[in-house]
Amino acid sequence: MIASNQKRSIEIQYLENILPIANDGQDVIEGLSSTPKTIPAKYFYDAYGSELFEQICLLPEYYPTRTETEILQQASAEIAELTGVCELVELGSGSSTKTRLLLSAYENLGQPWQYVPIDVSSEILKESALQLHGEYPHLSILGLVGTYEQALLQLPASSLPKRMIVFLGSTLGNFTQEECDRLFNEVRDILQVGDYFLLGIDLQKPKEILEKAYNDSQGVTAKFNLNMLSHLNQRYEGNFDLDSFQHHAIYNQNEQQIEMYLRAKQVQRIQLKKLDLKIEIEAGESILTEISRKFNLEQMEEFLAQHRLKPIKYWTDEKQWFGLILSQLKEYNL
Ligand code: AVJ
Repeated sequence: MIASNQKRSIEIQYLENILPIANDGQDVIEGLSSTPKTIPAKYFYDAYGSELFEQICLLPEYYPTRTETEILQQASAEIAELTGVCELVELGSGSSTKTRLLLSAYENLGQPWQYVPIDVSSEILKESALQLHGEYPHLSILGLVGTYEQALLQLPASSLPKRMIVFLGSTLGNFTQEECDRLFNEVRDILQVGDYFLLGIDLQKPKEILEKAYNDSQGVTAKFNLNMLSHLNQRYEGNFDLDSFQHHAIYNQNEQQIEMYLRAKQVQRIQLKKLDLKIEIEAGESILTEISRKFNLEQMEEFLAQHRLKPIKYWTDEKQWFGLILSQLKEYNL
Protein backbone atom coordinates (compact mmCIF):
# COMPACT_ATOMS: atom_id res chain seq x y z
CA MET A 1 0.00 0.00 0.00
CA ILE A 2 1.14 3.52 -0.75
CA ALA A 3 1.68 5.69 2.31
CA SER A 4 -0.48 8.70 1.66
CA ASN A 5 1.01 10.79 4.44
CA GLN A 6 4.31 11.32 2.70
CA LYS A 7 5.12 14.97 2.05
CA ARG A 8 5.61 15.62 -1.63
CA SER A 9 6.69 19.04 -2.67
CA ILE A 10 6.38 20.95 -5.91
CA GLU A 11 8.38 24.09 -6.47
CA ILE A 12 9.43 26.25 -9.41
CA GLN A 13 12.55 28.39 -9.23
CA TYR A 14 13.47 31.12 -11.69
CA LEU A 15 17.19 30.94 -12.14
CA GLU A 16 17.29 34.25 -13.97
CA ASN A 17 16.21 35.98 -10.79
CA ILE A 18 18.82 34.28 -8.64
CA LEU A 19 21.69 34.91 -10.98
CA PRO A 20 20.72 37.60 -13.46
CA ILE A 21 22.31 37.03 -16.84
CA ALA A 22 23.96 40.39 -16.60
CA ASN A 23 24.48 40.32 -20.33
CA ASP A 24 21.22 38.86 -21.59
CA GLY A 25 21.39 39.05 -25.37
CA GLN A 26 25.16 39.36 -25.52
CA ASP A 27 25.21 36.12 -27.52
CA VAL A 28 22.73 37.64 -30.00
CA ILE A 29 24.95 40.69 -30.45
CA GLU A 30 27.99 38.49 -30.97
CA GLY A 31 26.20 36.13 -33.33
CA LEU A 32 24.72 38.85 -35.54
CA SER A 33 28.01 40.72 -35.64
CA SER A 34 30.03 37.74 -36.85
CA THR A 35 30.48 36.32 -40.36
CA PRO A 36 28.50 34.32 -41.23
CA LYS A 37 25.74 35.68 -39.00
CA THR A 38 24.34 33.30 -36.39
CA ILE A 39 21.67 33.31 -33.69
CA PRO A 40 21.89 30.74 -30.84
CA ALA A 41 19.31 27.95 -31.14
CA LYS A 42 17.98 28.53 -27.63
CA TYR A 43 16.12 31.59 -28.99
CA PHE A 44 13.71 29.24 -30.79
CA TYR A 45 11.98 28.48 -27.54
CA ASP A 46 9.61 31.21 -26.46
CA ALA A 47 6.11 29.94 -25.59
CA TYR A 48 5.01 29.78 -29.23
CA GLY A 49 8.31 28.28 -30.37
CA SER A 50 8.01 25.50 -27.78
CA GLU A 51 4.52 24.83 -29.09
CA LEU A 52 5.77 24.70 -32.68
CA PHE A 53 8.48 22.29 -31.62
CA GLU A 54 5.80 20.03 -30.12
CA GLN A 55 4.12 20.10 -33.52
CA ILE A 56 7.39 19.23 -35.26
CA CYS A 57 7.68 16.15 -33.04
CA LEU A 58 4.40 14.89 -34.50
CA LEU A 59 5.32 15.41 -38.17
CA PRO A 60 5.56 12.27 -40.33
CA GLU A 61 9.00 13.36 -41.63
CA TYR A 62 10.45 14.13 -38.20
CA TYR A 63 11.55 10.66 -37.09
CA PRO A 64 13.72 11.50 -34.00
CA THR A 65 10.96 11.90 -31.41
CA ARG A 66 9.05 8.85 -32.56
CA THR A 67 12.17 6.73 -32.68
CA GLU A 68 13.41 7.83 -29.28
CA THR A 69 9.97 7.17 -27.82
CA GLU A 70 10.08 3.67 -29.24
CA ILE A 71 13.48 3.10 -27.62
CA LEU A 72 12.30 4.50 -24.29
CA GLN A 73 9.33 2.15 -24.39
CA GLN A 74 11.74 -0.75 -24.63
CA ALA A 75 14.40 0.52 -22.24
CA SER A 76 12.79 2.53 -19.43
CA ALA A 77 12.04 -0.29 -17.02
CA GLU A 78 15.54 -1.64 -17.47
CA ILE A 79 17.11 1.78 -16.92
CA ALA A 80 15.17 2.28 -13.68
CA GLU A 81 16.22 -1.19 -12.57
CA LEU A 82 19.89 -0.57 -13.40
CA THR A 83 20.09 2.73 -11.52
CA GLY A 84 17.54 2.23 -8.74
CA VAL A 85 15.79 5.20 -7.12
CA CYS A 86 17.32 8.45 -8.33
CA GLU A 87 16.91 12.13 -8.54
CA LEU A 88 16.23 12.72 -12.25
CA VAL A 89 17.55 16.02 -13.56
CA GLU A 90 16.37 16.71 -17.09
CA LEU A 91 18.06 19.29 -19.30
CA GLY A 92 15.52 20.86 -21.68
CA SER A 93 12.46 19.04 -20.41
CA GLY A 94 9.93 20.87 -22.63
CA SER A 95 6.56 19.22 -22.19
CA SER A 96 8.18 16.05 -20.76
CA THR A 97 6.05 13.92 -23.10
CA LYS A 98 8.59 11.19 -23.92
CA THR A 99 10.18 11.52 -20.52
CA ARG A 100 6.95 10.21 -19.05
CA LEU A 101 7.93 6.71 -20.14
CA LEU A 102 11.04 7.02 -18.03
CA LEU A 103 9.22 8.78 -15.19
CA SER A 104 6.61 6.03 -15.03
CA ALA A 105 9.38 3.45 -14.69
CA TYR A 106 10.81 5.34 -11.70
CA GLU A 107 7.35 5.83 -10.19
CA ASN A 108 6.88 2.07 -10.50
CA LEU A 109 9.87 1.48 -8.23
CA GLY A 110 7.35 2.48 -5.55
CA GLN A 111 9.57 4.78 -3.53
CA PRO A 112 9.68 8.55 -3.06
CA TRP A 113 11.78 10.17 -5.74
CA GLN A 114 12.50 13.54 -7.27
CA TYR A 115 12.33 15.06 -10.74
CA VAL A 116 14.14 18.29 -11.58
CA PRO A 117 13.03 19.52 -15.02
CA ILE A 118 15.01 22.41 -16.46
CA ASP A 119 13.74 24.57 -19.31
CA VAL A 120 14.01 28.12 -20.61
CA SER A 121 10.29 28.26 -21.26
CA SER A 122 8.50 28.81 -17.93
CA GLU A 123 4.98 28.32 -19.30
CA ILE A 124 5.55 24.81 -20.55
CA LEU A 125 7.62 23.90 -17.48
CA LYS A 126 4.96 24.95 -14.98
CA GLU A 127 2.16 23.32 -16.85
CA SER A 128 3.85 19.95 -17.13
CA ALA A 129 5.19 20.07 -13.55
CA LEU A 130 1.66 20.48 -12.22
CA GLN A 131 0.36 17.63 -14.32
CA LEU A 132 3.14 15.23 -13.42
CA HIS A 133 2.83 16.05 -9.74
CA GLY A 134 -0.83 15.18 -9.92
CA GLU A 135 -0.20 11.91 -11.69
CA TYR A 136 2.70 10.39 -9.80
CA PRO A 137 2.03 9.79 -6.09
CA HIS A 138 5.68 9.25 -5.10
CA LEU A 139 7.08 12.25 -6.93
CA SER A 140 8.47 15.57 -5.72
CA ILE A 141 9.26 18.19 -8.34
CA LEU A 142 11.70 21.06 -8.44
CA GLY A 143 11.36 22.92 -11.75
CA LEU A 144 14.19 25.22 -12.74
CA VAL A 145 13.57 27.96 -15.29
CA GLY A 146 16.78 28.88 -17.02
CA THR A 147 19.53 27.80 -19.38
CA TYR A 148 21.51 24.57 -18.93
CA GLU A 149 24.59 26.52 -17.98
CA GLN A 150 22.74 28.39 -15.23
CA ALA A 151 21.01 25.26 -14.00
CA LEU A 152 24.15 23.16 -13.88
CA LEU A 153 25.91 25.90 -11.93
CA GLN A 154 23.06 26.38 -9.47
CA LEU A 155 21.69 22.88 -9.07
CA PRO A 156 20.85 22.29 -5.38
CA ALA A 157 22.33 19.18 -3.74
CA SER A 158 20.39 16.04 -4.53
CA SER A 159 17.75 15.01 -2.04
CA LEU A 160 18.44 11.36 -2.87
CA PRO A 161 21.63 9.30 -2.62
CA LYS A 162 21.85 8.97 -6.40
CA ARG A 163 21.29 11.31 -9.30
CA MET A 164 20.84 10.87 -13.03
CA ILE A 165 21.18 13.70 -15.50
CA VAL A 166 18.89 13.12 -18.46
CA PHE A 167 19.55 14.79 -21.81
CA LEU A 168 17.15 13.47 -24.42
CA GLY A 169 15.98 14.37 -27.92
CA SER A 170 19.47 14.82 -29.34
CA THR A 171 19.50 18.40 -28.12
CA LEU A 172 23.22 17.75 -27.82
CA GLY A 173 23.19 18.05 -31.62
CA ASN A 174 22.87 21.82 -31.23
CA PHE A 175 26.28 21.93 -29.55
CA THR A 176 29.59 22.20 -31.39
CA GLN A 177 32.24 19.65 -30.43
CA GLU A 178 33.80 22.25 -28.15
CA GLU A 179 30.48 23.02 -26.48
CA CYS A 180 29.81 19.28 -26.00
CA ASP A 181 33.16 18.99 -24.31
CA ARG A 182 32.31 21.86 -21.98
CA LEU A 183 28.86 20.44 -21.22
CA PHE A 184 30.24 16.98 -20.43
CA ASN A 185 32.79 18.57 -18.09
CA GLU A 186 29.97 20.40 -16.31
CA VAL A 187 27.91 17.22 -16.09
CA ARG A 188 30.91 15.35 -14.70
CA ASP A 189 31.49 18.09 -12.12
CA ILE A 190 28.02 17.95 -10.65
CA LEU A 191 27.80 14.15 -10.56
CA GLN A 192 29.21 12.05 -7.73
CA VAL A 193 31.04 8.83 -8.44
CA GLY A 194 28.36 6.22 -9.23
CA ASP A 195 25.83 8.77 -10.52
CA TYR A 196 24.36 8.42 -14.02
CA PHE A 197 24.05 10.33 -17.28
CA LEU A 198 21.40 9.30 -19.81
CA LEU A 199 21.92 10.71 -23.30
CA GLY A 200 19.71 10.49 -26.39
CA ILE A 201 21.43 11.12 -29.73
CA ASP A 202 20.39 11.21 -33.35
CA LEU A 203 22.56 8.96 -35.51
CA GLN A 204 24.04 9.34 -38.99
CA LYS A 205 21.78 8.26 -41.84
CA PRO A 206 21.17 9.06 -45.52
CA LYS A 207 21.00 12.72 -46.46
CA GLU A 208 17.53 12.45 -48.06
CA ILE A 209 15.91 11.26 -44.84
CA LEU A 210 17.64 13.99 -42.86
CA GLU A 211 16.78 16.82 -45.20
CA LYS A 212 13.12 15.80 -45.33
CA ALA A 213 12.97 15.87 -41.55
CA TYR A 214 14.07 19.51 -41.52
CA ASN A 215 12.06 20.63 -44.58
CA ASP A 216 8.64 19.19 -43.78
CA SER A 217 5.87 19.44 -46.32
CA GLN A 218 3.51 21.29 -43.98
CA GLY A 219 6.05 24.05 -43.37
CA VAL A 220 6.02 23.76 -39.58
CA THR A 221 9.81 23.75 -39.40
CA ALA A 222 9.86 26.92 -41.51
CA LYS A 223 7.45 28.57 -39.06
CA PHE A 224 9.56 27.39 -36.14
CA ASN A 225 12.69 28.85 -37.71
CA LEU A 226 11.04 32.19 -38.55
CA ASN A 227 9.48 32.46 -35.10
CA MET A 228 12.97 33.03 -33.73
CA LEU A 229 12.88 36.48 -35.35
CA SER A 230 9.54 37.35 -33.83
CA HIS A 231 10.89 36.20 -30.45
CA LEU A 232 13.87 38.53 -30.85
CA ASN A 233 11.53 41.35 -31.95
CA GLN A 234 9.53 40.97 -28.76
CA ARG A 235 12.43 40.34 -26.47
CA TYR A 236 14.72 43.11 -27.68
CA GLU A 237 12.38 45.55 -29.46
CA GLY A 238 13.49 44.49 -32.91
CA ASN A 239 12.23 45.16 -36.40
CA PHE A 240 12.83 41.85 -38.22
CA ASP A 241 10.23 41.46 -40.95
CA LEU A 242 9.35 37.76 -41.07
CA ASP A 243 8.10 37.94 -44.65
CA SER A 244 11.54 39.03 -45.80
CA PHE A 245 13.21 35.80 -44.73
CA GLN A 246 13.08 32.26 -45.99
CA HIS A 247 13.66 28.99 -44.15
CA HIS A 248 16.39 26.83 -45.60
CA ALA A 249 17.89 23.57 -44.24
CA ILE A 250 20.64 21.39 -45.68
CA TYR A 251 22.69 18.42 -44.53
CA ASN A 252 26.38 19.25 -44.48
CA GLN A 253 27.92 15.86 -45.19
CA ASN A 254 31.46 16.90 -44.22
CA GLU A 255 30.43 18.18 -40.82
CA GLN A 256 27.71 15.54 -40.43
CA GLN A 257 25.20 18.14 -39.39
CA ILE A 258 21.95 19.68 -40.48
CA GLU A 259 22.31 23.44 -40.86
CA MET A 260 19.21 25.62 -40.64
CA TYR A 261 19.30 29.10 -42.04
CA LEU A 262 17.10 32.14 -42.51
CA ARG A 263 17.90 33.68 -45.87
CA ALA A 264 17.15 37.35 -46.47
CA LYS A 265 15.09 37.93 -49.60
CA GLN A 266 16.25 41.53 -49.85
CA VAL A 267 18.65 43.90 -48.13
CA GLN A 268 17.60 44.80 -44.61
CA ARG A 269 18.51 47.19 -41.84
CA ILE A 270 17.90 45.48 -38.56
CA GLN A 271 17.66 47.22 -35.27
CA LEU A 272 17.36 45.58 -31.85
CA LYS A 273 16.75 48.61 -29.64
CA LYS A 274 17.14 46.96 -26.26
CA LEU A 275 20.51 45.56 -27.31
CA ASP A 276 21.58 48.82 -28.89
CA LEU A 277 22.36 46.87 -32.04
CA LYS A 278 22.12 47.93 -35.67
CA ILE A 279 23.14 45.64 -38.49
CA GLU A 280 22.68 45.34 -42.20
CA ILE A 281 21.77 42.10 -43.92
CA GLU A 282 22.44 41.75 -47.63
CA ALA A 283 20.00 40.29 -50.12
CA GLY A 284 20.62 36.54 -50.24
CA GLU A 285 22.62 36.54 -47.01
CA SER A 286 21.84 33.71 -44.59
CA ILE A 287 21.71 33.66 -40.81
CA LEU A 288 22.65 30.28 -39.29
CA THR A 289 20.03 29.54 -36.61
CA GLU A 290 20.82 25.92 -35.79
CA ILE A 291 23.21 23.07 -36.28
CA SER A 292 21.84 19.61 -35.58
CA ARG A 293 24.74 17.17 -35.48
CA LYS A 294 24.29 13.52 -36.29
CA PHE A 295 26.41 11.17 -34.23
CA ASN A 296 28.03 7.76 -34.23
CA LEU A 297 27.27 5.58 -31.18
CA GLU A 298 30.74 4.14 -30.70
CA GLN A 299 32.41 7.53 -31.06
CA MET A 300 30.01 9.02 -28.52
CA GLU A 301 30.76 6.22 -26.04
CA GLU A 302 34.43 6.97 -26.43
CA PHE A 303 33.85 10.70 -25.96
CA LEU A 304 31.83 10.02 -22.80
CA ALA A 305 34.58 7.75 -21.47
CA GLN A 306 37.09 10.55 -22.02
CA HIS A 307 35.02 12.53 -19.52
CA ARG A 308 35.04 9.71 -16.93
CA LEU A 309 31.49 8.81 -18.00
CA LYS A 310 31.69 5.07 -18.42
CA PRO A 311 29.10 3.64 -20.80
CA ILE A 312 26.99 1.00 -19.04
CA LYS A 313 24.58 0.12 -21.79
CA TYR A 314 23.12 1.51 -25.00
CA TRP A 315 19.82 1.01 -26.80
CA THR A 316 18.90 1.70 -30.39
CA ASP A 317 16.02 1.03 -32.80
CA GLU A 318 15.86 -1.51 -35.61
CA LYS A 319 17.10 0.93 -38.24
CA GLN A 320 19.72 2.34 -35.87
CA TRP A 321 18.43 5.84 -36.44
CA PHE A 322 18.61 6.96 -32.84
CA GLY A 323 20.61 5.94 -29.79
CA LEU A 324 20.25 6.10 -26.02
CA ILE A 325 23.35 5.72 -23.87
CA LEU A 326 23.43 5.20 -20.11
CA SER A 327 26.78 6.07 -18.58
CA GLN A 328 28.05 6.25 -15.03
CA LEU A 329 30.65 8.49 -13.42
CA LYS A 330 33.61 6.38 -12.45
CA GLU A 331 36.33 6.85 -9.89
CA TYR A 332 39.10 9.23 -10.90
CA ASN A 333 42.33 7.31 -11.25
CA LEU A 334 45.63 8.88 -12.04
C1 AVJ B 1 15.50 19.81 -30.33
C2 AVJ B 1 17.60 20.37 -31.22
C3 AVJ B 1 16.91 18.10 -31.17
O1 AVJ B 1 17.83 19.40 -33.92
O2 AVJ B 1 16.23 18.06 -34.46
C4 AVJ B 1 13.74 20.27 -35.00
C5 AVJ B 1 15.33 20.94 -33.08
N1 AVJ B 1 15.04 21.93 -35.36
N2 AVJ B 1 13.50 20.72 -36.23
C6 AVJ B 1 16.69 18.98 -33.80
C7 AVJ B 1 14.71 21.03 -34.44
C8 AVJ B 1 14.28 21.73 -36.44
C9 AVJ B 1 15.79 19.58 -32.71
N3 AVJ B 1 16.43 19.49 -31.37
